[in-house]
Formats: sequence, structure tokens, C-alpha cells
Amino acid sequence: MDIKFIQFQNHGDDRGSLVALEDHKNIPFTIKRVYYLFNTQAQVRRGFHAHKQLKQLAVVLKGSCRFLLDDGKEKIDILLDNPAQGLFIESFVWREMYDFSEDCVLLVLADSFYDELDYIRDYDKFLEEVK
Ligand code: T46
Repeated sequence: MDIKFIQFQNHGDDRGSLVALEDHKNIPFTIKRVYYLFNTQAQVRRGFHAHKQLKQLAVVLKGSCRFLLDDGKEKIDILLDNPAQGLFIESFVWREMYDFSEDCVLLVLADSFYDELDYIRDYDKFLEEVK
């Protein structure tokens, strides 16, 4: 599986760091939705689904967490701990997020509005679909 990271330019100076995210410039899609996860717990794993259409970019703004990405053939474990780096998540990729640091803030940019019908939440169904 090809894992695509996007490295953002850090416009930092002695006042601090600044990263800008822009449609079709450093983000490879039109941003339709932004959501973020916080107050997560180290021992709680979440995700457990794939999307039929949705493409997303995940950025850890603070702290760290791990993503397990699975395309039905291969599973890859990824540590996200750099706010200047985004993880691009294609459709038909099963994802699980875990090992959240206490202070983790995970930002996700999505190319579509929320639609529960786009989720595949059953792993066996996911495997059938990607066969
Ligand atoms: C994903 C990973 C990285 C909404 O009402 N609107 C939204 O935009 C989202 C994302 C969620 N919700 C509701 C649906 C559920 O009742 O919020 C609740 C928690 O969502 P979910 O259990 O899907 O959360 P995660 O952390 O398992 O998954 C989320 C995204 O849903 C998913 O698309 O790729 O983060």
C-alpha cells in the first residue's frame, strides 16, 4: 500500500510556528468538512471502518497517535506526531486510531460532508468489497 504523507511548509520564526492549509495547493482536494478529535484516551481504540468515497487528510496538531491502515492486502502502522505533516487517507482503506497521547488533538480535513452511508463498518464486508 502506498502511504502518502504531505509535508507542510512551516512559516515559523522566533515568534512560533505557523502552517497554512489550502485547497488544491497543499491539500489535494476541496475541503468540504473539518473535524477534530480531542479528549481521547490512551487505551481507547477507534475508527474501525473504511469509506467508499471519502478522502481525508489527518494532521496531529498536538501530541501523538497511531493509525493502522489496511487496504485488505497489507496493514501498515503509522505514528503521527508532527503538526507539519499530513497523512492522506484514500477511500477503501480500513483505519483504526489508537495510542492517543493525553494531549492529542487530531485534525481531519475531508473532501465530503458527513454521510453515514459512506461508511463500511463491518470488516468482513470491507474485505469482500476490496477483493
Ligand atoms: C474517520 C476517522 C479518522 C458526525 O456527526 N459528523 C462528522 O463529521 C463525524 C466525523 C462524525 N460524526 C458523528 C458520528 C458518530 O456518532 O460523531 C460520532 C463519532 O464518529 P465516529 O465513531 O465515526 O468516529 P471515529 O473516530 O471512529 O472516526 C472518525 C470519522 O468518523 C472517520 O470518517 O476516518 O475519524
